[in-house]
Amino acid sequence: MSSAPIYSIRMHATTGGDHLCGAERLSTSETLDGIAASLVRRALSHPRGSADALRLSVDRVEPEKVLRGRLLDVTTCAVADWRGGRNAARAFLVKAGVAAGAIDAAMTDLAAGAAPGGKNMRGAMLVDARSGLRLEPDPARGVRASRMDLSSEAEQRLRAELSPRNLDNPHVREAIVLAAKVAAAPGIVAELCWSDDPDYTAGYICTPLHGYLRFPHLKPAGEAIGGRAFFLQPQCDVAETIAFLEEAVVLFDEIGVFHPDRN
Ligand code: WAQ
Ligand code: MG
Repeated sequence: MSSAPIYSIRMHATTGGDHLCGAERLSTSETLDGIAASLVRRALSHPRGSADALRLSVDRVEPEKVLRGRLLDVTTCAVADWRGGRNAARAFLVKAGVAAGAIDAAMTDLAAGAAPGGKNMRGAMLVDARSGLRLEPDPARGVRASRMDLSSEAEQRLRAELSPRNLDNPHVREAIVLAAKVAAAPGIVAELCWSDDPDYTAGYICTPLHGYLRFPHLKPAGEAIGGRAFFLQPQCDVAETIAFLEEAVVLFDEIGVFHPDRN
């Protein structure tokens, strides 16, 4: 993907008017139709249900607008269950400078469903890392990080690291890319995430200090509520952070270091 035109592809699917799933990729013209087909298939066979509406957006990006980046280092933190996972995640976030009250507020909202009515948000909540106040303009939609992907060489290298660890699945690959874009955004202190897919209990935090730190359990098995919190520096320029997350185009062409598991 050097001087050839690049396209941003975004998918968003709903069922009964509620957020079901979404995805964001970058592509050349040669692979665009195949990616579009795979995103349609994903929306129709999602573990939380089948989409009854989906939107695909394709936008050509000027090649000179594409920023290059490196993925975060990856570590798995062994935890016995989701309570242990949340306690460990909380301790690391405190070390990274997020106030304990802000973490608790975000975890409470994520566990209850952070969108109005206790539903999953389409994107992430923005949380002031000191006060814990929510700053996203629309609490149902949240803010989606978009317009990011791996180069095909970086994808091969990432999969070669993930595969022997039994981690080469789309949840992990996509979360590692998303977290790297979030960590690169102005005003971000840390991210907290766990999946909304009932059969996927793992989650992660990312901070400049810890990179991408994953926990095999951050929620109980069977729970179909999840989400993301992006913790922001107090008094940062929220509009600037949102503009970077939604609009900057970042192609990750280097992977991070994989560290041994920790307890
Ligand atoms: N930008 C902001 N928020 C998003 C985005 C995005 N691009 N994509 C998803 N979200 C929010 C949204 O509220 C979803 O409901 C929620 O995150 C969860 O999304 O290392 O699978 O795609 O083992 O279900 C993390 C652990 C897996 C991976 C995360 O998230 C690992 C996952 P999901
Ligand atoms: Mg999901």
